Amino acid sequence: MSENEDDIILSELDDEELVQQMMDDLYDGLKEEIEEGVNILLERGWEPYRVLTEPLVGGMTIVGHDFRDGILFVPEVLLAAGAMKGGMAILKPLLVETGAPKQGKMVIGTVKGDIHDIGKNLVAMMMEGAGFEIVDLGINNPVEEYLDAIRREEADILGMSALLTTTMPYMKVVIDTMKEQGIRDDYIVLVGGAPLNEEFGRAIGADAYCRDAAVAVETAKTFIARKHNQGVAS
Ligand code: B1M
Repeated sequence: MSENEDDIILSELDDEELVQQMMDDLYDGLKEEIEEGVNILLERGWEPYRVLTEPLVGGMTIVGHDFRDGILFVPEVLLAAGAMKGGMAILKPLLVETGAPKQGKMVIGTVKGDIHDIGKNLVAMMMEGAGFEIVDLGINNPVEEYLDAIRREEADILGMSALLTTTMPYMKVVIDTMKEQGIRDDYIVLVGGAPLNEEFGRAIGADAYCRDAAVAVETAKTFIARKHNQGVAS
């Protein structure tokens, strides 16, 4: 690394300054700096989930605002997304290895026409950490992909993600097709993504809308427990 007076030594910053610097680095798409910052916070005893939410998700929220306002463009946002993924890759094993008891199986994917996957990956990661087995279908999934996977995998839960107002209606296509095939009630259907809300979740016939990854975990656990109780009762 070149030595000049402007170089910032991340390890010399206090926690608050470091989080602020990491948000700036995420904005600038600096993957190595983000990875270094994540490691420093972990060494300082931060919980992995806090590292994920404060500098990373917090930083991405700022990126989102400037993307919306035409200050940032796709290439810059892609770099920011790459930096975010670098940080997430370090956190993943820590979030996943909790030794939580097995809960159930979820098939998850981003809907057709939509290539946003950071939030979906985060949900998958947190669910895995909470003891769910995850089958990740990736991005741009047509209805057939979802339905093949839930049958093949004998999943308990179908999770769908959409980040665009133009792609979120596709979730209804999937749920309606499940109804047509008479399999809707065989699965717990959870949906999420920034433009959705509870009302939308209800309107399309999902079991629940999940605001974030932590809510997805709690909601999934509640529905799985209910399913098991029903199984015992019947
Ligand atoms: Co896009 N993009 N983007 N983008 N992008 C948004 C979504 C946008 C809101 C930006 C903006 O204008 N402010 C806007 C949508 C506007 C709208 O629809 N009204 C937008 C647009 C317009 C576009 C393009 C059309 C831009 C263009 O090409 N002109 C294009 C579309 C491409 C396509 O999909 N066909 C596009 C492209 C891209 C990139 C490729 C550059 C990149 C994606 C990279 C990637 O994902 N690998 C990108 C990014 C990064 C964003 C923003 C900035 C950040 C999204 C993100 O990762 N957030 C985003 C702005 C924003 O959302 N603030 C934006 C962080 C993530 C942790 O949060 O995804 O919300 P989120 O996930 C949360 C919850 O929503 C929830 O839990 C997660 C974790 O807490 N959740 C679930 C999500 N999925 C769930 C599933 C569940 C449960 C919970 O299942 C059970």
